[in-house]
Amino acid sequence: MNLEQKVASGIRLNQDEALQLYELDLFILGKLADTIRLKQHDKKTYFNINRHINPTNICKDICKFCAYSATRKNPNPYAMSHEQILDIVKESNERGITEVHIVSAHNPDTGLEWYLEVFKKIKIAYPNMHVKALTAAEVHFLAEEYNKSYDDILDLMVEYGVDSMPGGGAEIFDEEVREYICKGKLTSEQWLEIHKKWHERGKKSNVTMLFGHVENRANRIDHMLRIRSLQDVSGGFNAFIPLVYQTENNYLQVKKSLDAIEILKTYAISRILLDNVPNLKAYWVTSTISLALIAQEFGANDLDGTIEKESINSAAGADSANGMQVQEFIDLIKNSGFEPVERDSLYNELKAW
Ligand code: V47
Repeated sequence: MNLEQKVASGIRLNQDEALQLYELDLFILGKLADTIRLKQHDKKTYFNINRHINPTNICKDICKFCAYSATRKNPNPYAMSHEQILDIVKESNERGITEVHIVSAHNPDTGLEWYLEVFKKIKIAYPNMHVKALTAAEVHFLAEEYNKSYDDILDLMVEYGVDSMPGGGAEIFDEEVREYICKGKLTSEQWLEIHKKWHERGKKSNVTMLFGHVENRANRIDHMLRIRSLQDVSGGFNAFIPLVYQTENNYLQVKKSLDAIEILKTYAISRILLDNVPNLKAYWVTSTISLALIAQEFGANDLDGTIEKESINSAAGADSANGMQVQEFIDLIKNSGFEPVERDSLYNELKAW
C-alpha cells in the first residue's frame, strides 16, 4: 500500500511515513485532508464570538520568539487591575460575547490571587460567560512561583471557575529546538503532563504548535505525534491550532516567513495525523484571513473567532490588533463556499448563519 492509500484507508502513519507526506503534491495532500474534513464536519466551519484579554505583559521568562513581553523589544510594562478586566468582560457581555480567553505573561509581582480571583469575579457577575484561561506555561509558572503542585493549581482553577484551558505555550516539543527558542520555559513533558491532568478532571483544552521559525518538518511531525499519543490516553483536546510564526519585534531573527504552500501542507498533514483531535483551527490571526479561508479546503474546520482585541501576535506583526466584525467573518466564510456555524467554546453548535 502506498502512502496515499494508507491515508485513504485510515491507517495511522509513523514519524518517517508522516514526514514523506510533505513530498506529496499540495493538491493531492489537500484532497486527502479535505476528504477527512468532509467526513467529520461536512462544509461546516466553526467560529465563536470571543474576546481575548491579556492582563499583563510583564514576564519572568525570556522566549526569543515573543514580541509581547515587556522585557523584550517592547518596553511598555502593564498589569491590569481586576476592575479593568471586569470592565472589559462587562462590555463584552453586553455585546453578546460568550467566551473570554484570558492569557497573561508570567508576572512575579502580582501574587497568586491576582491570577485566580478574577475568574471567580467574572463567574459571579456573568455565570454563563465561558472562561478559557491560563496556559500550561502559566500553570507551571504559578506552581513554581508559589510552591504548589500542578494538581494544586489545576484544582484552584476548577474552584475559581476556569472552564477550559487554551493551547498556548506548547511551541515545539522537540527538546533541542525548544531549548533554543524558549530556554527555561516549561518542558514539553511538563506541558503535556499539565494537560493530561486537566483532562483527568473531565475538562477540555486546546493544543497549539508554533511553526515557521527554526524548526524543521520532522520537528512538526514529532510535535503532532506526541499530541496524538496523549490524546489516545486522555481524550481532552478539542482543537489543534498551528500558529504561524510572526517575524517582527523579537529576538529569533528569522527573516524569511514560510510560504503558503508549506503552511497549507502543514494544516493538511495535521488533519491527517491527528485523527483523534476533532477540530483543526486555522487561527486567522497568524495565517492571515485569506490563507485561513483557503485552509478550509486543506482540513481546517474552525477559524477561531472575532477576538476583538489581540496583543500577543499583533505585537509580532500580525494584523489582528482589533479583531474582526461578526458579519464580515460570516460573509467571508460563506463567500468561500463553506457554512459558517457559530459554536460555543466546547464546540456545541449555537447558530448556523
Ligand atoms: O503560546 C508568541 C504564540 C501563543 C509569537 O487555545 C506567537 O484557542 C506567532 O496560544 N508568532 C499564544 N505566534 C496564543 C495561543 C492561542 C491563540 C488562539 C487560540 C488559542 C486557543 C490559543 O502565541 C503562544 C505562542 O506560541 N506566539 N509569539 C509569534 N512571534
